[in-house]
Amino acid sequence: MTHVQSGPTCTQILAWFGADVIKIERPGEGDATRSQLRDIPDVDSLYFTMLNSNKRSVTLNPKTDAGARIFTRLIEECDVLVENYAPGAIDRMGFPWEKIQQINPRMIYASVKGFGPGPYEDCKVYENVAQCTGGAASTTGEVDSLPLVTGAQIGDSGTGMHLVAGILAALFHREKSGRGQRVTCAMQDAVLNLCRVKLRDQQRLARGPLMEYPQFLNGGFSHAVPRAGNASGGGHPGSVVRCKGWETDPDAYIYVIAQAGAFPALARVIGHEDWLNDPEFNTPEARLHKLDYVFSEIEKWTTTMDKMDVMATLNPLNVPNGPILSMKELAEEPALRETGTVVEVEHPERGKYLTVGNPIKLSDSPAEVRRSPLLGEHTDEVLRDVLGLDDKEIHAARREGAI
Ligand code: CAO
Repeated sequence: MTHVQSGPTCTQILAWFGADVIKIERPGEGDATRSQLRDIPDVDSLYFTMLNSNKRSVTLNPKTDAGARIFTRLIEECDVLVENYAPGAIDRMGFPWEKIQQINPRMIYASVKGFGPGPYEDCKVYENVAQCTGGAASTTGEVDSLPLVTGAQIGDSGTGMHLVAGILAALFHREKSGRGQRVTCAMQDAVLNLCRVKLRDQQRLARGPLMEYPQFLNGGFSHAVPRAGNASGGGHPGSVVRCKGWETDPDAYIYVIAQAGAFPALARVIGHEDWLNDPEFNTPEARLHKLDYVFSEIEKWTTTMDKMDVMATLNPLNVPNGPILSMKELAEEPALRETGTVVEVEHPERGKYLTVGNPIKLSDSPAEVRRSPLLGEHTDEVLRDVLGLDDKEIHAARREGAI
């Protein structure tokens, strides 16, 4: 019973782990993302196809009599029910947790909601709302910029990943106890969990200024952890610097971390061996006050080279660095194709499309990525094979609009 992004990311991972995921969709409409941001008319969008691999699609309306009976049978037969509808939606369908437990005490019932119990528990929530309410936006952006949301879908996919962990723990618990349980994950909580280091800094701030933040030298702090641009969050100074071609290529940049242990090698390679014997530069404390200058000197060197050549030069020196890779570069990266992290899939209506495969690799259980299902593609098959309904019952349910 998942839709949009957070729930489907969770069940897609479970499907890659080998679960038979039956996606219940509203008859006639299906998951709203099937038609959102379409790139080909009347064909399931990439939004949908990239979040629903390896699943079977069944159309079912549990609000009809026949639909409720079929849904009850599914609860009897299945191990896990995952949903991410608005707060109370599954209850309003007539299936509160108590009833689900009664139907199948071994059932694990897992939900994503925007907020946990409290004043906002009834709110509907999307990705960017979660990034704003979970602490990501207030801590992301340039020093003087508006709060920014990130391109990484930490609210939706991030919460989905948290839910996977909860479901797997509950399944393991069920192996021992014989009982299912309720698993809930709030998007605000998941984002805050991913912003853990910023709550660390909030408490450090109460004891004094945060020396690794740009505000330490320029402007000072207020009452809360500020936005720190691209400053490294790990205690080692870091920055994005330009590389050759930056004038025309928006991704010709690399992140360089001037970690204390690797600093001598970094100084030498950029032509600043002089810093190593200069008390103004040869300790992290001395450099702290000159980071803008240090990184401008690093940048003079990086702008002479392609970002991948900078990486190839810095890696053997143990200088941590990361070229800014565009989506185009990632899509074309042979190593990611090789590991199955980027996969090409054949779809009967859209032809070939690229998707991100399972990022979690199991040595004995490799995941094969199969295309997303068409709406209701497996309704008859599941009703017949999983629930044991005959053609007459299936026909009657269809006549009622239940499937
Ligand atoms: N048959 C019949 N009705 C169905 C159905 C089915 N198979 N599946 C869903 N519905 C109904 C629901 O019962 C609900 O009806 P009621 O309002 O009468 O209870 C209705 O569809 C709409 O569901 P919704 O309120 O969840 O959908 P929405 O588009 O208004 O809200 C969202 C979407 C995502 C904001 C909301 O579902 C939500 O807050 N979910 C929890 C948080 C979450 O997962 N957010 C991540 C979204 S990904 O960016």
